[in-house]
Amino acid sequence: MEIVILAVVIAVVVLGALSGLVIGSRRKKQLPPPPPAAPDITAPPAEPHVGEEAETPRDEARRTIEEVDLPDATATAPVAVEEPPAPVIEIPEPTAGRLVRLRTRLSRSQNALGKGLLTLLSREHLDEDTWEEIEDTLLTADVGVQPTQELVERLRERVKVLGTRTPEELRGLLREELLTLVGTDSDRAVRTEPDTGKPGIVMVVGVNGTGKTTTTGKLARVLVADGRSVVLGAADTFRAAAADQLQTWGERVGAHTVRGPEGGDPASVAFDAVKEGKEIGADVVLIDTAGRLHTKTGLMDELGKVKRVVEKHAPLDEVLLVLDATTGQNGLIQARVFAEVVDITGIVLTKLDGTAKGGIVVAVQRELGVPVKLVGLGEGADDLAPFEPEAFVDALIGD
Ligand SMILES: Nc1nc2c(ncn2[C@@H]2O[C@H](COP(=O)(O)OP(=O)(O)OP(=O)(O)O)[C@@H](O)[C@H]2O)c(=O)[nH]1
Ligand SMILES: [Mg+2]
Repeated sequence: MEIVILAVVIAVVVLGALSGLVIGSRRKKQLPPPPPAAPDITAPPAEPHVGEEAETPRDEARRTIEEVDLPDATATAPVAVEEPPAPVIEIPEPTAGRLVRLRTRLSRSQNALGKGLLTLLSREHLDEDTWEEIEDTLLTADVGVQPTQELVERLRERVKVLGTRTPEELRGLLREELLTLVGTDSDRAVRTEPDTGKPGIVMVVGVNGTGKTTTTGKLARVLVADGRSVVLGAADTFRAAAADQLQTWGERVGAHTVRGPEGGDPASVAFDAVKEGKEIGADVVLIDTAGRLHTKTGLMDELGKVKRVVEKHAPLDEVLLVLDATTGQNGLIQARVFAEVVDITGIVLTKLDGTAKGGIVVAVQRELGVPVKLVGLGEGADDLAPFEPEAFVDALIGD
């Protein structure tokens, strides 16, 4: 009996111990893992200490997040990002004295007009034939009929009074008379002064290929050289290349170009350019327009519209007519028609470097009653000069 009781007790104890083991192991499996310590985002990432090989769960989690979510550390290295090269902004030449510096460019006009006249006037006998030759020289240089007759009349009178003539006297005399024809009283400054919160507004017009875009670009350089901020308006929307051409000029001196879609309305581009000029507080807005034949009424009407639309913002300060000096008398006809459609306030004579017809300065001023303000003396970026009558006449007749 005692043996039976002992056996039952042993069996109960063994069974109890076994069941305790099973429950304990089950409980262990159900327990949640200990919560990770709250990460300290201000602390620098812990460097593993020497000998710390084993990874803690936190280390493992961090590595997983970095691998999946964060960009690779090397992606932020400067070598990985390819920056476009910064544009090189040119510093244009100062404008003062440019005509004097570029005087040799007038060599063709100088030989034909200045030197030709001085040689003729130095003849011992100034007979009728010589005076006729003097007249022809002036006409060939495109001075125009009326101004030529005036000049010859005055020269004849003064030479008669003078009697004998030294070369210096002749030179002085011719200089004075040519200066009278060219005129020294006009205000030849291009009006670009900003006025009570509005930039100076300049529009550039003319027939095809006279040099409008080039002149607009060169003028932007002149203004930037004088410390002014410039916005360019590419109102030649006929060809995308025209806007590109202007933009390239602008980029060289850091001036922004406002442009529209190819074939778009030029008036709205001009309007937007003035609007932007006002908004950013630019000093000057220069508007380049498409070349148009003065004989095409539709195109001339369009030009009138561009002007009217711009004037909804503010009046234009300058309308510059660009004339190619090599086209001679045809330039005068163009000038007349353009002046009717948009009030021309100044003339730019381009390509004076490639012609013997420097006399066109006189003729065109007479035709329009508007002064030549700028002259183009080459294709180079700084080959646009403010027109100075004295420097021009001196260049024509040489020192
Ligand atoms: N030699 C010389 N060439 C000039 C001068 N001004 C402009 N040119 C050249 O004349 C050509 C025409 O110039 P642009 O400025 O494109 O003429 P544009 O009036 O804008 O022409 P369109 O927009 O097509 O009507 C270019 O090759 C210029 O380099 C100048 O004063 N002297
Ligand atoms: Mg152009």
